[in-house]
Amino acid sequence: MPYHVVQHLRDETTKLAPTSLGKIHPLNKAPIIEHNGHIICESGAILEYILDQGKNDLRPDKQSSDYYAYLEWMHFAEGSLALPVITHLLMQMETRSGDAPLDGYITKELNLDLSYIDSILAQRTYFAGAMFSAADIMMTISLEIAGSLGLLENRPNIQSYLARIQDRTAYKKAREFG
Ligand SMILES: N[C@@H](CCC(=O)N[C@@H](CS)C(=O)NCC(=O)O)C(=O)O
Repeated sequence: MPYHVVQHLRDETTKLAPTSLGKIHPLNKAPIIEHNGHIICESGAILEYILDQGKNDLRPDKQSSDYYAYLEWMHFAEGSLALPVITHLLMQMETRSGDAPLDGYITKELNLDLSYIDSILAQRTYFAGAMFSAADIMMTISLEIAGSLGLLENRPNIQSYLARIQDRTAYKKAREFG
């Protein structure tokens, strides 16, 4: 596919993404793509979007057993592996000791993510729109943990979303298992 790369250079002092990136998508993270009116972040979602655009051999056939290995690694990369690797990287950059390491970063990231999620849930019933989807199943556990840690006090839309989810018959049935 033809493409045009736009660079957003990191802030010299903070080493974080510049505010120009946040004007394109409120999560203020690279990569982001813009195509046919779609603005998409999250590298895994971007890859799936690009693969959906046409003929390609970068995704095993859905009927093959390789497809599920592909799916697992696609999610594992950012869902599991990135956290310890990036935490290790940040700890190496950190020069303070005691409780200070990472504290500013984690608080900033939590506020960024939770306020973004709250703004999205102000506009729609479920993450993908009007229909409950697997994205809701993926999001619920972390939001519930955030709630139990007292992180949702100023997030009314996430709170009402969780109440909606917890009221679903399937959710109640799943809770019977633990
Ligand atoms: N899970 C996201 C991670 C996005 C991310 O953290 N991007 C980094 C660069 S690789 C970034 O923009 N960092 C700048 C910042 O956090 O300010 C993805 O897969 O796209």
